[in-house]
Amino acid sequence: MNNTFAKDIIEGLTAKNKYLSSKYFYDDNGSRIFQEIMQMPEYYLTDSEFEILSLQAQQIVEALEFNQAFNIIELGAGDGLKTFKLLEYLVNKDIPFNYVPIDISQEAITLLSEKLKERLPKLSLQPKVGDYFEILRETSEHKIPSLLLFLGSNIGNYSEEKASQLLQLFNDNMNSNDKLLIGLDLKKNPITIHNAYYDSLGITKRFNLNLLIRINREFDADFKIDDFDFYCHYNPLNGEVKSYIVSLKAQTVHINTLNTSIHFKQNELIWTELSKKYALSEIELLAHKANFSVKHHFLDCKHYFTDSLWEKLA
Ligand code: AVI
Repeated sequence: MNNTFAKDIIEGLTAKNKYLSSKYFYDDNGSRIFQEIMQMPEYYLTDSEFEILSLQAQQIVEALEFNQAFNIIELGAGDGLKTFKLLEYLVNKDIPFNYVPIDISQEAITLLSEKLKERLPKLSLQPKVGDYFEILRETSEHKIPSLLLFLGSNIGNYSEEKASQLLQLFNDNMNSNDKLLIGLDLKKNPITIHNAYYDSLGITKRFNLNLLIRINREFDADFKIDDFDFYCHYNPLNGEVKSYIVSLKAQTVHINTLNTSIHFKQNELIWTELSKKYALSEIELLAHKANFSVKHHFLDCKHYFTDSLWEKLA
């Protein structure tokens, strides 16, 4: 049994306002549903970032100002599709670098490695499975500079406090010349954001409800999926999309492995996810809090998304 997950389920579902962390969305099935989300036309984030890395690879590489071979260390590489264009540019230009994709999923790393070996045979590839920070600590002992990639608006799933802590940890594990390229979703027309999460085919709903299916399977629970729905809300004033699972009726769910029963009132919510959207000025503040300065914002043509290049403050 996964003990941290068990503890988090009990803590979250017995709280006054129920919650479960979105980090538990990503079992094998959830990861597959997330791939579907990234292909939805409404989910503009993936296309925007793909455009930035495809069309501005040269400008990004120039802004690094590395005058020797370097590492590109990608935190949470997943299927690596966005990064491909950047890697392709570097390989085609014969610029010397190593690509170090890191993911907690062995399956994701194996698939990515196979694909890259086939499509970019000249790429120097050192995939790693495991904890970001242990691997970062190892690589910070290298003599060559590193570009860290934390793409896909992953930082948006962390609360303000947790985001600052994580970025500070990145900073602590970087050498003075290293850089961080971080993908952040920008504030924009609220309807565009709303539609990216409230999609017409209900894929995001399936993504959320899969968490209950996962708990049924892993903890012998009896969530009746049809008795739950999905709701999300974008607040343009603070840039927060918050996602929830809604209990459609008063009901009691038994989580047998955890010897726990959870009662739901009709319309009671489980908060599952925060997806934060930023203004450029807020990104500058976020960077400064974690001891970084922003070197450049690389935006897509619609100004929906930024891959921002950060450097360590001296
Ligand atoms: C992974 N993360 C940045 C996605 C997001 O946009 O918050 C996860 C997601 N949730 C619903 N749709 C996509």
